[in-house]
Amino acid sequence: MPDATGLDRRMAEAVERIGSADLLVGIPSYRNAATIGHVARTVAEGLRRHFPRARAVVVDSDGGSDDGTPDRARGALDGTPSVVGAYVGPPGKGSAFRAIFEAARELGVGACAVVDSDLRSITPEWIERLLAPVVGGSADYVAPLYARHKHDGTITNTIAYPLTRALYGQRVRQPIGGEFAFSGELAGVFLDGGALEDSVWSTDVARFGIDIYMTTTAITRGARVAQAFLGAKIHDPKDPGADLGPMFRQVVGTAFRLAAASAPRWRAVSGSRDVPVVGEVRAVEPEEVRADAALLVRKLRAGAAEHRATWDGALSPDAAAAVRRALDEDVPRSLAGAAWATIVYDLLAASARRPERTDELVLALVPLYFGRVAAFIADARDMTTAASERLVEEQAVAFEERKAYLADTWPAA
Ligand SMILES: Nc1nc2c(ncn2[C@@H]2O[C@H](COP(=O)(O)OP(=O)(O)OP(=O)(O)O)[C@@H](O)[C@H]2O)c(=O)[nH]1
Ligand SMILES: [Mg+2]
Repeated sequence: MPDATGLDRRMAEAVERIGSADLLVGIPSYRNAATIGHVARTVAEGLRRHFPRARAVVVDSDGGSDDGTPDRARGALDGTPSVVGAYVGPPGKGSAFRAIFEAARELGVGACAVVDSDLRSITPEWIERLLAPVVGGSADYVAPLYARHKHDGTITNTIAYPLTRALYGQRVRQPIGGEFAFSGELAGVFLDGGALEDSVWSTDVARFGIDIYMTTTAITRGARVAQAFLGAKIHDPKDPGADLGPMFRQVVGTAFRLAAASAPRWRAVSGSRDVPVVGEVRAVEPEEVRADAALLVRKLRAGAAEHRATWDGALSPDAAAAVRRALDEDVPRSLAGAAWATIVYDLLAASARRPERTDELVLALVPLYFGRVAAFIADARDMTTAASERLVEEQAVAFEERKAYLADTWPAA
């Protein structure tokens, strides 16, 4: 096998034994022994039920779990052609995907899907909803659409969705949702560096930057994008203030690098368009995710001392004034709406001017993101998840309305 850098020997041998396939479903995992059995069984059942004539393979690409995760996957996949093993590369979800893309390329599959291994609400129909548009030839890239509790998906709601929509003009509501399907051809594009030219597998694309990298690459390559309605997403959730700092840095750092690499493309886009939805959208109220707003406000204030110099250097006077006001507010509402869009755009433009400072700039955004989420939690307090969608939409519209400002402050090529 040529350049098998992403697959360990065991995976490479399994791929070689299988030889070729039509469909592949990849599952990245790291310490998911409690949930992966259910996910793998459901994937296999979905493939059997909905694609009975296809030659399908399931891949568990594991990060070296010491809790028996791969054994659970093997047990659940008994009787299904499968590739289970540890990927080779820096630890992270993206490295797991790299091995999945490589398996897809070696097997020559026409369509590929990926699903997270901590899912509790996955059903066999998810596999059909995700893969059918690609198999049927009506889409090249399918993102998930699901109801997530209003306190879940905060990186998506405050930045990944508004930025994807404003920059690239497509209203992909869950650009980093975790469940996707794509053509075999796109899997090859992702493997080769997609919308970024440098060696992506030594960057945050190898970690949690992978999802935004795939979605942005698909859009900028002109792929036909669809959204698959999957009901509610219930997974092992994280409290934004307690767990999400590193993930935010990886996702947003990657989004900034992608925006810098794709400037000619996004400059040519104005407004945004709906993305077709597969499946009938129903309102569902997902399981509650707890979030500690007081902790978020404390983290906003604690960040001020550390990041003041970066804020002062990169933020425009309006954005800097909003940050100052927010630091004195019980609920930092000054970080919402147009002010939040301006803050993000100021830091994004600063990172385009000084790419070597991207990590520092993104790090300085983390406490402001905590403040933005605290304001959202307060504003959505008496709302159902479905009702809180309006707040997410308003924020996204503000990003669109401020896009001309980003273009004006963007450095000349
Ligand atoms: N192989 C591998 N997989 C990982 C690693 N980190 C995360 N994953 C997998 O990536 C998927 C998503 O990770 P989660 O931690 O659930 O993150 P998430 O659901 O995107 O994020 P939240 O919305 O914040 O919960 C899961 O299937 C994880 O097992 C890793 O270091 N290596
Ligand atoms: Mg998860």
